[in-house]
Amino acid sequence: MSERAYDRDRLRQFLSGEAAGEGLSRRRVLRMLSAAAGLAAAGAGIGAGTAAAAGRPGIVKPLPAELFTVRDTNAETNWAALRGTGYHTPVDRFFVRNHTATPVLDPARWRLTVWGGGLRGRAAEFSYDDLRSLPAVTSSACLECAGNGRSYYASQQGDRVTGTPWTLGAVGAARWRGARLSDVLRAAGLSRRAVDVMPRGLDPVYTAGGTDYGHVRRPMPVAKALDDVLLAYEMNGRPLLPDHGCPARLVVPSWVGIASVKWVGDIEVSDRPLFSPWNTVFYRLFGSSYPPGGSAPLTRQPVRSAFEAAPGEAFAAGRGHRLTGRSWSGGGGIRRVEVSTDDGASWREARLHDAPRPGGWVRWSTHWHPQEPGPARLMARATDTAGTTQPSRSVPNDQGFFFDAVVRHPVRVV
Ligand SMILES: Nc1nc2c(c(=O)[nH]1)N[C@H]1C(S)=C(S)[C@@H](COP(=O)(O)O)O[C@H]1N2
Ligand SMILES: [Mo]
Repeated sequence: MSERAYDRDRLRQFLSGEAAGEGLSRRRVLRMLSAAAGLAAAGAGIGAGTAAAAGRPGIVKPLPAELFTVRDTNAETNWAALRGTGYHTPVDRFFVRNHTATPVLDPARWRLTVWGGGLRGRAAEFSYDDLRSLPAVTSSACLECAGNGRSYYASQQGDRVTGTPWTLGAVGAARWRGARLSDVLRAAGLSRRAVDVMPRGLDPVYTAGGTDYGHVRRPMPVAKALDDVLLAYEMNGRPLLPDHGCPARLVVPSWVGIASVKWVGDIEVSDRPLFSPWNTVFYRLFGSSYPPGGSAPLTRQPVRSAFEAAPGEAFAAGRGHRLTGRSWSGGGGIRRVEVSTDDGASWREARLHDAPRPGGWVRWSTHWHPQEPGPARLMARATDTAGTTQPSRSVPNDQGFFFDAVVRHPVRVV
């Protein structure tokens, strides 16, 4: 089934009350929907979990201020820290997005259970060694939060949205190594009746606004699960760190980061469509530009670009500077990047340093010779191989997902 057909079918099934999975009745979904709306009205971010309430981000790795900006339970990569780092984002500066807190799990005691009506027989169990004994594959892929860039809805457009106010640092690219999810599912006895696959995390349950949403989990169609999804245990040549999903996590290339469930403990394989709060009340687009039930569940990431520079960075007047950045898209590779340093009056093509590749990003550079001291804005606009170009304005949605407009990066000429 194509992704478009999947989106359309799930939306129709959800609205007609065919929601299945873990006793998630339509009535319960609608209750959660109104709880989430209440949360939005109260202005409480959906990222406000328990660990943050206790004043700690719940992240294990060091978060030095040069590399990260901590936002509740999450850590955003500072783009200036990516300058000169090569294609893959070093793990010491890879962003962390946690609904609650990082669990520290022992790979030797970890078990993965694959179960459900979409299997030919009973549930199957895999140890860490079982997983590592399946054929290992390596894949370079970006991982990005659907809410990346969210703060620009307010700062550039004056829109009111809820959620973690990321700038553009909720993205990274890594060399992932692991088993193909398709090999795991086949080893578990995947049947031809299978429709949806839902991984679930072993991190603490997510509660917000008085509602318990349970463990982080989000279904995907079996077609995507069998396509290019990994059950990864290594990142950039080393075992996963606890913060990035040790012992194992999904990597779902091109799709919203929430699909790449960390600390996977079980995977339900269903012969009926599955629903969870993460594809019904979260990670859909709600608001005046969308139908009352929201958009279809979000899948592919939009087109985005970022400069490898700090906000407010100083550049000397009367001198040449090399500006660098990266662009990426869930819709395909990046084939063109244009840069403007005069508030969009003129655009010039940046030089691309990587070939366009689906699921990856391209590094680019351009020269800038500012003349007059004073404030300035750097703008980059990318076009992907599907022909999608970043717009100058994003259509807002209540939870602030998918900010894809050209960002006006403030700098100072001194
Ligand atoms: N179990 C679990 N998986 C999860 C999450 C989570 O909170 N719990 N966050 C998701 C979201 S919203 C994103 S964007 C990515 C972030 O991956 P990272 O922290 O390794 O960068 O993980 C996803 N997988
Ligand atoms: Mo995310």
